[in-house]
Amino acid sequence: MSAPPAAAIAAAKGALAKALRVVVLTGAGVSAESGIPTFRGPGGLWKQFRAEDLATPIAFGRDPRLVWEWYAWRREEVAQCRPNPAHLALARWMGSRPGVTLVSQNVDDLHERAAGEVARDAEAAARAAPIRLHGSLFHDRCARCDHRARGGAVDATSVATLPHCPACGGLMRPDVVWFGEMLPVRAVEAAFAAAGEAEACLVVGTTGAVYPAAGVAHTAKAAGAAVIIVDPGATELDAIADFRLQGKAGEVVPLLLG
Ligand code: BV8
Ligand code: ZN
Repeated sequence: MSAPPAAAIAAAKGALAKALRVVVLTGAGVSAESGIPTFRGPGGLWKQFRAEDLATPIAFGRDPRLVWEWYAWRREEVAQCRPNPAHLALARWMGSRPGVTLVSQNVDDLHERAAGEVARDAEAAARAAPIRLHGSLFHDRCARCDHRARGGAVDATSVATLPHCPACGGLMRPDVVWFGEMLPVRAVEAAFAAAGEAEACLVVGTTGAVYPAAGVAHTAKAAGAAVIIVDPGATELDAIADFRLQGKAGEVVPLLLG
């Protein structure tokens, strides 16, 4: 897929340059070129299961071993991946100018790793870290007492071998937001506050099908922001796009932000 016309990129670049405050929303597509399968794209299925089937408290209640096997597989997959040029361009850009808030639906840690690679100091790396709407693949929390811990290797051969809580002995679960579960309140507040005062909104690699995350783009639009969408396919947010850049994040984002 060739890159969008230079004029289209230049126009979107202009909208970003004149915006004092920008909100960026990313989805699985920004990590696709790092080798992480998207949810709805090719390879989105794990064994024969859809994400919506496994990423739910009901599925975990019914078969925690199976759900943990899926997350353990994703942890190993992501650990072998590296940030791609889109993650790196975003991190560099956020280190080079104020007023940008990065909001991600992704539970992988590639935005943080990119920030760690390009930021000149810890403060700049922290500024380039995303607001995580759906939690993190590499953290666990107790399904009973909410005790939190850094996630490690998981032996999913039986429920007895799964990670258990050092505080109450309960079963640990991945510290992610499952369908039907509330998002972390502080993350939602920070994301929608940034969207409500944005003059530009850059959307990269999301179908915009999952709520309330997709509401970040709609809130920015309603606040008068110019909406820029980077995606090779059609998205449910295309109707609110002012600049639609059809292409892969790893190719288009460096051109847009470089
Ligand atoms: C809640 C963590 C309420 C786990 C995830 C309003 C309307 C309709 C439905 C709802 C609604 N409000 C709530 C709902 C229900 C539900 C929902 O949205 N359902 C959808 C499916 C219709 N939402 C919820 O359940 C949320 N919770 O509402 O709680 C509540 C209130 C009170 C009390 C209790 C509860 C929680 C949703 C969060 C679920 N967790 N992830 C995990 O990862 O395991 S969602 C997960 O799926 C991801 O995080 C992400 O959000 C979503 C996948 O979407 P995308 O990232 O967009 O990925 P996708 O594969 O779809 O698309 C990839 C895109 O990339 C495509 O456009 C493709 O073209 C593009 N692409 C491909 N290659 C590239 C590329 N782009 C650029 N470059 C490339 N190279
Ligand atoms: Zn516990």
